Amino acid sequence: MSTYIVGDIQSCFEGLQRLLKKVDFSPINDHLIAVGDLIGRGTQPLETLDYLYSLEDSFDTVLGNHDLHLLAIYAGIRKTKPSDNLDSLLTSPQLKTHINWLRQKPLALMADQDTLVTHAGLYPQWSVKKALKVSLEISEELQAENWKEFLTNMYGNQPSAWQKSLLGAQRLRLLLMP
Ligand SMILES: [Mn+2]
Repeated sequence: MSTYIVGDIQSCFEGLQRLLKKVDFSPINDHLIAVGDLIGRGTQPLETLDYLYSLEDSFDTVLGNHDLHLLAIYAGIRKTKPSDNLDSLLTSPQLKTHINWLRQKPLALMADQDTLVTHAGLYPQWSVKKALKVSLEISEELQAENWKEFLTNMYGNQPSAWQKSLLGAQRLRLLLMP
């Protein structure tokens, strides 16, 4: 069994397939971990999410800013831009399934006992333990019934520096802007 960690896939379904073929990736034996930004910019967001979703337990990811942007578009907080290239996904009957699937994904995970996976690095003042704790806190918010409200708060401008007292969406904002 091998574990492969891939960078920003960004809707590049065909490129991902070529890469997986090159390493002879087997969903039955191997594990694939993405570092976030599964979609965004590239032209095949629906194919990409359909495929990654189909891998079930053979796939893990953390959320990237483009994934959160998609959640915000779905929640009606952000407007989609032509450069997002998300139309095929946004008009798909699979959209809700994929949104709910992404809402279950963390912001940080351990690929093995020595390897932390995050999308945009680690806030310098944080330990690995702290990052995992904040990730868990954010996941609880994203999985909650009022997750849209939580995301609305995330798109504010303040605060711009980490403080221990920050809660919820403000923590998430900082986590996403190293
Ligand atoms: Mn990114």
